[in-house]
Amino acid sequence: MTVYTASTTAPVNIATLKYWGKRDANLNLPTNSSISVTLAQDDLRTLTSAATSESFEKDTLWLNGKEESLTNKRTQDCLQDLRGLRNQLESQDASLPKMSQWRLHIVSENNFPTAAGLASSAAGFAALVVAVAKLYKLPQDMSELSRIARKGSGSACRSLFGGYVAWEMGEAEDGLDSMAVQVLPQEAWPEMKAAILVVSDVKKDTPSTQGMQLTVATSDLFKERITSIVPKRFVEMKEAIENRDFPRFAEMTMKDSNSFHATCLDSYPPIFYINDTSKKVIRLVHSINAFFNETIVAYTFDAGPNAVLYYLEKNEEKLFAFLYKLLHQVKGWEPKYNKEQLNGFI
Ligand code: 2P0
Repeated sequence: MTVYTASTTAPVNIATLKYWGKRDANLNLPTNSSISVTLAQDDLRTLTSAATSESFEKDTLWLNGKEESLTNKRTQDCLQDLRGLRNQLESQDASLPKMSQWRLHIVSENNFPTAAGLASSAAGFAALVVAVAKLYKLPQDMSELSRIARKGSGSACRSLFGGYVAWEMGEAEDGLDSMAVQVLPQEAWPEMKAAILVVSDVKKDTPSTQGMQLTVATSDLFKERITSIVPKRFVEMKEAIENRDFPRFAEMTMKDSNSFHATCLDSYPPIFYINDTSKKVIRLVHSINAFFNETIVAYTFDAGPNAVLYYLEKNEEKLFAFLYKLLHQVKGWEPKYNKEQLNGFI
């Protein structure tokens, strides 16, 4: 019996304008548009292979070497859409194998440690959708496929692209216009770099889906955020990216992270994602920018305490000199690199 296979990778993305809130939880339709920067493909990514054969008996997923259920609703929603599209192709061309009727075997692996505290669902669902679409020989229109990945996890729709990506919230009730588009490819502004500061590798206390539902239901600040703050910022952040204007991009990124965490605090009961160490990172970044009298670094925090710092490559030495000096004062901290590798930073 023939086994058909296809593989792909999808990168992790970190939002610089945060998605937080659903207007339709079933279709994962957001209450605001969002923007992300996709971390370089080779650095942090999910590798997924999909296989299908008439002889397979059930849908199966192996995630990081462990067998997991493929029966959860979100995964099934994605697979149902993909099978539907494949079915259309099969009805137009009778010579195609009837893959839409067959079971799937999926193997997925992340190359980043869970301890990094990065949401793996975004890269995971993006890779799953693209791998199956390749297997089914569906047209590879990434925005179209991003609508399917969105149903798996909202932020997954942004991981279909590299570089700078916008998720347009759309207006339609059926979600047909809620999809991701690329603002700029990574090569168009390649100087942008990201560093992840792992503050804690403990699992977050409130899962995102649950947290955003609570915010939508209880926060007054949230209403202000989605009506008067984010729509304007969405336009301005896209402009800053198109103009490669780092200081403007950085300021909006920091403000949006703070605005998102403020709505978490304004939820009732409040949700705390950032902790005291995160706050020290926030202060440090503002001190570094004040020291250089220029915005050379931005922080952003997702649904957890770990910081992602964005900076331009030309400022890497300045930034890391500061960070290493500071870390050196932390009791028990050992540099992972030797003195030569640190270029005399410490
Ligand atoms: C984001 N986050 O824009 C925001 C910022 C976390 C903070 O998207 O319920 O896993 O699967 O649609 O995409 C995390 O939420 O939530 C997230 P679901 P998701 O990246």
